[in-house]
Amino acid sequence: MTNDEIFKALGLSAEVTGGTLIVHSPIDSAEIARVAETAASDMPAVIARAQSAFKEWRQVPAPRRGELVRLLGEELRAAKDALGALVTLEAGKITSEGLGEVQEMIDICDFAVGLSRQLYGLTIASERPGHRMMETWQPMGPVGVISAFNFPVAVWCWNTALALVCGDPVIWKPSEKTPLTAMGSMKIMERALARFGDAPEGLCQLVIGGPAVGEALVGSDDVPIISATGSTRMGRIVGPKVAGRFGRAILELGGNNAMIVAPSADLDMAVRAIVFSAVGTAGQRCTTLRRLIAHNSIRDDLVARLTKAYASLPIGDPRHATTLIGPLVDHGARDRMLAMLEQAKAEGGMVHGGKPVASGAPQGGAYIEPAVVEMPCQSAAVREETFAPILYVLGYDSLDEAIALQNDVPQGLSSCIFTLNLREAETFLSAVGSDCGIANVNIGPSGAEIGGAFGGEKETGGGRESGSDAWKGYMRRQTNTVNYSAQLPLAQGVKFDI
Ligand code: UN1
Repeated sequence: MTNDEIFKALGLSAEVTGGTLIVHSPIDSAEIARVAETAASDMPAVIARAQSAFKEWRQVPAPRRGELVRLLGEELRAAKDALGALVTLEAGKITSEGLGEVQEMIDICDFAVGLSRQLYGLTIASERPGHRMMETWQPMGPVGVISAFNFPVAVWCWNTALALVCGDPVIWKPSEKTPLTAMGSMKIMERALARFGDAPEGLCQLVIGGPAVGEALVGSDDVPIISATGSTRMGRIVGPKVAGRFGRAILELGGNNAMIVAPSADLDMAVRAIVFSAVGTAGQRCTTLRRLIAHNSIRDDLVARLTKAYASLPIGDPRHATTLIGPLVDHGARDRMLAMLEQAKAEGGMVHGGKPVASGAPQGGAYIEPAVVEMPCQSAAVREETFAPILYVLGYDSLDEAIALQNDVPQGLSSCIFTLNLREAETFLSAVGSDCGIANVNIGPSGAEIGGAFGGEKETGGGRESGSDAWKGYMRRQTNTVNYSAQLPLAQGVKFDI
């Protein structure tokens, strides 16, 4: 598909010209669009529209709200190829991963439709005769979604599918690097809204712009939930501001994900898992494998297998069917990778790969070989998240040492162990094992399914999105005690007779 064909298939035309925000494709750094930005002065009106939509939407029965999400899933299915191609064009993901991202949107819609007939509360035994206790879940209000360039559409959909069935409107601020995929997603949403018929105006809004637009959301009491995905640096700004007004922040920040490879591991499987999770999406997933903690008895063998596998990885135009590694998002990302490789060398690292790609890839893009870096210890470079395909390799002798290394970083998103030893696997998943939000056995740390709660601990921010009971983060919990007796007994046996 040409760029124009992609825009046309998504219903984007006038919107892609004439604005002030210039959009470049990571494929070759060419300008692909100029889009209009939302003025910070428009934000009060945007938030007011979301508030008035909330007043109506919260009264719509949840299964009917689910119908809108069902229609969104249908429209996403119909637009999958075009939106996937736009993800490739604007974020630089290879074709299969662009399509996979849209599939993730479809999957969360299906999940949320089922959820719309659940949203279960509890009933609780009351200590008082003739009383009943229960817990109900109520809509909470507008959700501000701040998303990153690397999953430019799926993360919005995780939040939006849940928020809509929970009765909450959404205001979306995408990364300034990826406004087009956001605009394409809104076109798809508009089709679903048109078919739905009577959704309130302002239920799903998109705002495009920089920090001022984000700050308006983060600072507003009328936006009770802020779901922000991005760097820990961003989270350090957003988290305290939301906490300062007693809002609710769902933070999904940096990761520094590790794999422990034990002596019993199936090394063929481990190598495949390592390569996909370390170099997939050009190392730009928050779940990307960044640290390999290999038992010293197999470490050299594993490094040899990896450097051999890395040498044959096709790097180039992400639109070509055979490419496995596309460009980094921009030249700044490549510069940061190169600087970090220098730092790792200064800290005693031995670097394999990591050179800019000179030929075989489109001119203008930030193409780079992924790097494997053998490290003597978990130094400062290793403890930092560099959003690029750098895989640090560390050795270990005992499982306790490996788990200690795995946990000894500031971030806590995803982790895994490759082992055929049940004791090791279960220890890794136990209270003394991985301290991350995600811990896997015999699969890599990235590419999570939407059915589980997604997020992590420590500097990752503690938020949970997507599956399991993450929906509770989008609702207000209410404890109800109903007295159907003719007496008024007090709890805890307190006497207060008048
Ligand atoms: C992200 O990088 O922000 O688990 C999300 C994964 C994807 C989501 C990544 N399902 O790798």
